[in-house]
Amino acid sequence: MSASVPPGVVCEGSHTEKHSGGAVDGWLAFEKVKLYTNAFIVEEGRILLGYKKRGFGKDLYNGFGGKVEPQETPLEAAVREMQEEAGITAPLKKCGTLFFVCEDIDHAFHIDIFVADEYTGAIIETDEMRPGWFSTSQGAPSSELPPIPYSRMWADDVFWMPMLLAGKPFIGRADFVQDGTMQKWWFAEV
Ligand code: 8OG
Repeated sequence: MSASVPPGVVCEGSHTEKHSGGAVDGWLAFEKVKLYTNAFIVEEGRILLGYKKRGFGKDLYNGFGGKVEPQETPLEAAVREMQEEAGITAPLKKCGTLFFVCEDIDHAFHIDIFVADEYTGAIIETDEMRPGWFSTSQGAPSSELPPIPYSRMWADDVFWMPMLLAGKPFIGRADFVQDGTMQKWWFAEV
């Protein structure tokens, strides 16, 4: 089944397509690929997100992450970014891989997604992120926490976040045009 995944997406085993769409037929072309990480703490019905205060994705809620440095593995980078952006250490485990192409950026993003169900240290606000907890049971009236703010997150997150929360490994790709609109997407469980 690997033959039918979008360009840039790697799938060694089988997969089950969950979401796909977009108004255009073809995927955007890319030449270079850079490695990134994105990591989440999910525990006791809640998820830790950060409000991004600056840079790429400013004013959106997201996990904690960034570029993988040349001497690092993606896991090492994910642990470092979690420490730098939220002040905590977590036993992160990989749960998904995403591929993004933005029309106005000269490289594609290969993003390994990580999750942990515990952490050590005290969560702090940093120059880059303002962390906060959100309820993982959408719309549950009993929760005192706000629901996951999908309307203030990257447009693709609503498609794969439920797989992350359900503990199902996932892959996917999304292409964005210059104004930030997601023009084509594809997500699968693996
Ligand atoms: O170093 P910097 O913060 O600029 O790294 C970008 C972060 O944003 C990195 O964690 C990867 C993440 N990211 C994208 N695109 C998307 C996306 O569509 N959804 C989510 N949730 N994160 C993304 O670069």
